Amino acid sequence: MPRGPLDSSKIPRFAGPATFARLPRLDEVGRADVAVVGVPFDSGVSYRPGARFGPAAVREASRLLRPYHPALDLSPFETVQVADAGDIACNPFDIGEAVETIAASAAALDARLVTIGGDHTIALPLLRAAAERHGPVALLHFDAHLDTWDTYFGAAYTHGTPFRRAVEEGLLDTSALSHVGIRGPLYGKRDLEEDRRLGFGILTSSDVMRRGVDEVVDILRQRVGDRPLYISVDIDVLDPAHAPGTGTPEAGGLTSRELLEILRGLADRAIVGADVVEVAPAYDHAEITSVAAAHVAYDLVSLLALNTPRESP
Ligand SMILES: [Mn+2]
Repeated sequence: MPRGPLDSSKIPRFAGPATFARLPRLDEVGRADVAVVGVPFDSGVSYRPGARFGPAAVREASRLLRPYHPALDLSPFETVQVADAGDIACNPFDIGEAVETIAASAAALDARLVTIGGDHTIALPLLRAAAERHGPVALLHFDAHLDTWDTYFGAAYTHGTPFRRAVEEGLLDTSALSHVGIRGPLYGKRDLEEDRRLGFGILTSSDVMRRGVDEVVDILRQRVGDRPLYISVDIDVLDPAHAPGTGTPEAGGLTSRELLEILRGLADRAIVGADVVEVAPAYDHAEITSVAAAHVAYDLVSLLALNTPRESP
């Protein structure tokens, strides 16, 4: 029987240490099917810093998450063992070393991971760990930005470049790559041409509004098929009204309702790992962004719980 969160009828939600959803720490349960892990790294940002404080803020905002998910008719913390694996400590002064540390630490965790960033640089080492276990993975990338640029100031490992590096390293199944929520000005038309050349399809933020959640879900489900799927959520996919606390906000984004509904539509796909990144609490107000990220992480944990093979009784 998995050990679940603290009982809020005995210990109020605002008391005690803020593990994710007040779940046990990984060292308290020994092993987990699904682990939530923080990566407080933001040395790869191009504009506002501060996502290094994202894991702590999202955990704090996750105190209010309750154990039953009505939309999925699921109690994820009863179905499988979910635990908080703490933070991956990585070098804030050496991006290359941090990327190596994150990849090795993620690979060493014997569980399916929902990772809380941190800036989007961390998706590259997380995809290395996922591909090591599952082979090249399909990718659904929710973001205002493409994150397939080549370099910034000559630097190859940044929060705007992880998915180009991931394609170059052969970590992704290039027949099943999608960005969702793209919007905002680009450097030039070439950005889109190069992105397409890497294999990505794009559903823009406007597509989500004009075509609607159900049609978007249909397109994504077909594109992913039964491939092992990694989901990367940059919280700036949400409109700044829903996520002001982030590093590179863009007007015209998704609502948190649209994002959660799209994720729930993917419940029957073979999800192997996920992240939610780019929460920068210093720019947040009333925990708007960290609450949104906590709920996204809860839905990602739920999707992984549904995808965990059950042991025979
Ligand atoms: Mn991003």
